[in-house]
Amino acid sequence: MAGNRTFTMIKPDAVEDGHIGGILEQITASGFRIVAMKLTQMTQRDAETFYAIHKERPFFGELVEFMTRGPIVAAILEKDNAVEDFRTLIGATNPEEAAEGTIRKKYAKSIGENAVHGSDSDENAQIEGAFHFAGREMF
Ligand code: FUP
Repeated sequence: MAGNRTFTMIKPDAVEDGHIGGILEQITASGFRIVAMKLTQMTQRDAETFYAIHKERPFFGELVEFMTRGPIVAAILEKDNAVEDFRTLIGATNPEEAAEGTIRKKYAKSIGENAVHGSDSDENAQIEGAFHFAGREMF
């Protein structure tokens, strides 16, 4: 059965460009409830751990540098079918391939600086949420 929670980050590019409000508005207007949220900055070690699955990829160094260069908004979101519905809302990894109206189509600059993260499975949503939040920070 599909789970009802996913994990997201508004990435440094979108925070720098003043899009926190616009992105959160679109997320909540699409029926997601915010279960946990904070403005935070990832350390190099945080980013290397969070993206460990990509450590052999050629873009890994740039990805870690980008994700640590400024604050992010980390959040856990709740909705029926949360992981899949949120992936639909954010659009394809590459904004050139993202559907009209999706968050990445509106706000992402490139495949590397793509404005938002969304978990790709229920299992990863749980792992990623727990990476950023203690149980008592979840509502
Ligand atoms: P997504 O699940 O859509 O965030 O995409 P991936 O898990 O495939 O990639 C995670 C992050 O790695 C992306 F958000 C950006 C970065 N990335 C690149 O910089 N270049 C690539 O070719 C693919 C991913």
